[in-house]
Amino acid sequence: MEPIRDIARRVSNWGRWGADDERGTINFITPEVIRRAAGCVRRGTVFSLALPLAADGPQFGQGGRVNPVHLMTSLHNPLSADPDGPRYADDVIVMPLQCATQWDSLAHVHYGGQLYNGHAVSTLTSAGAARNGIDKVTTGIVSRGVLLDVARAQGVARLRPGEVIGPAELEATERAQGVRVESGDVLLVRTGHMRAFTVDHDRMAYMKQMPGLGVASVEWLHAREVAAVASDTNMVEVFPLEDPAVMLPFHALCIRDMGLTLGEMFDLEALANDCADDGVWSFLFTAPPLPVTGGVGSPINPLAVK
Ligand code: UVW
Repeated sequence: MEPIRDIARRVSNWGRWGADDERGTINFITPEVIRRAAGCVRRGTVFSLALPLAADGPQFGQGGRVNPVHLMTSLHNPLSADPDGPRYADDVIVMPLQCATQWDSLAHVHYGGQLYNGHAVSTLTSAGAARNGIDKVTTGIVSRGVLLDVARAQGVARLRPGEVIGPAELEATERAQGVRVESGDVLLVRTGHMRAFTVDHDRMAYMKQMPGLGVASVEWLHAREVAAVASDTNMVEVFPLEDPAVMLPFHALCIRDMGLTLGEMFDLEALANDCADDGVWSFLFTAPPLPVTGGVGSPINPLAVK
């Protein structure tokens, strides 16, 4: 990790919210930020940014990640002896928490023997994450959301796999859209790459390579005090990596050093079209994680309300 040590020092938020903090940049979401976010609701139009939790999802089995298995455990079960009386159905789902639209918790990635805020890696066991688990942010994540449609700003339907998004691309998109990412915002970055899955139905093309945020964007996210960042790809960060010798540097710096929660596989297509139509790129954003005790991530149904 030597090549990223200097950046790690510059973006570190360890101790910023106290030695016991497990929420990281979610702390930027103050009551004032939430009140401003509520003021973004003008029309009462709601967009879900989630992929369906379905057997034909994007996973192809790598790393034990499979698509959800949904089973009915009760069907037309009678509640009384009356054949015309009420009956009920129950179901169960078996799924990796990381298989579809999700948050990565601050225990998802670590290096050098420490998690975010210096918590010991020994707190992460087969029982789950005793520190930095997704259950530590269950009152989040509600804030102002800002969508930066980098693909549209560059006049393309989608960025190419391996194309790096850095501060220059983020700021050019801000200028094109007339919006500025501010402290406490949840930043949504659209690359258009989701279309490899939802339009081309090519899960390998979607999952194996992608455009995304590069290492240089980490300091930008730090300076802007972004509360969480999400994208329409499987990793948020660009893959293939900028430097193949450093594995997942964006994840390492954001999650472990900055304490920045990452959101993956957000379907931003309908929201982006609406924002392009009305020219309004900010909205009330809410995506509370499931309160999975010790979870290192959570499936979510993020909502943008305009
Ligand atoms: C890893 O694959 C480690 O991370 P993510 O699923 O967050 O991209």
